Amino acid sequence: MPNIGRTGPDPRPLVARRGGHRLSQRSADAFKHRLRAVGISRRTFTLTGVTHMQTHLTRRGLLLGIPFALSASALSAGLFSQTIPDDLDLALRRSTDASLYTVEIAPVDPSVRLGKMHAWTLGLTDKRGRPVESARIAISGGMPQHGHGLPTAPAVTQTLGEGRFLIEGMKFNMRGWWEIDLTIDGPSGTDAITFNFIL
Ligand SMILES: [Cu+2]
Repeated sequence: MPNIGRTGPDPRPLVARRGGHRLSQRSADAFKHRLRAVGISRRTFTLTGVTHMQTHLTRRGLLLGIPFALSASALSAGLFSQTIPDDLDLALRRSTDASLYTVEIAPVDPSVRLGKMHAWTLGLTDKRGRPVESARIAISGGMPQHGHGLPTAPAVTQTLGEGRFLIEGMKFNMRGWWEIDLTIDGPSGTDAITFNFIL
């Protein structure tokens, strides 16, 4: 595409070139007519000339092509190999897998921003709804569609009392479906839970 960026007058005769093929004057006229038909004014066309207009078209073609190229590479990378399930449970308060605990998590600032380090709180109660004051809580996670984990290593940094804990060091570096995996080792035993979060 040798014409990209050309702004000066074209030394060649006023004949449109498309795809590297020189068109006849009649084809060029038909081409101009079609350009007008899609909303490019005759004035613009006359002032800038065929080559300049063609440059714009080529750029536009490139811009149109970019999303296709991206989807093609995304497909080949398997990014869309798994869709987000329709029935994905997005509740942030749930029972652990073996129902030993109920866990509630929430970002401290509800507007979680992409790429920003932030904190969450975690509320922990036992089967009978009593706050669990002391537990070892391990945090991991990742994006199931992309096969990668969390970009940081969040951890419980404070016990806030009444079964509440502060998790610091959370960060989501991509938009999409994230899993937050917790393993709770507390007075009722060890249990796990996976929360889903869509950023
Ligand atoms: Cu990802």
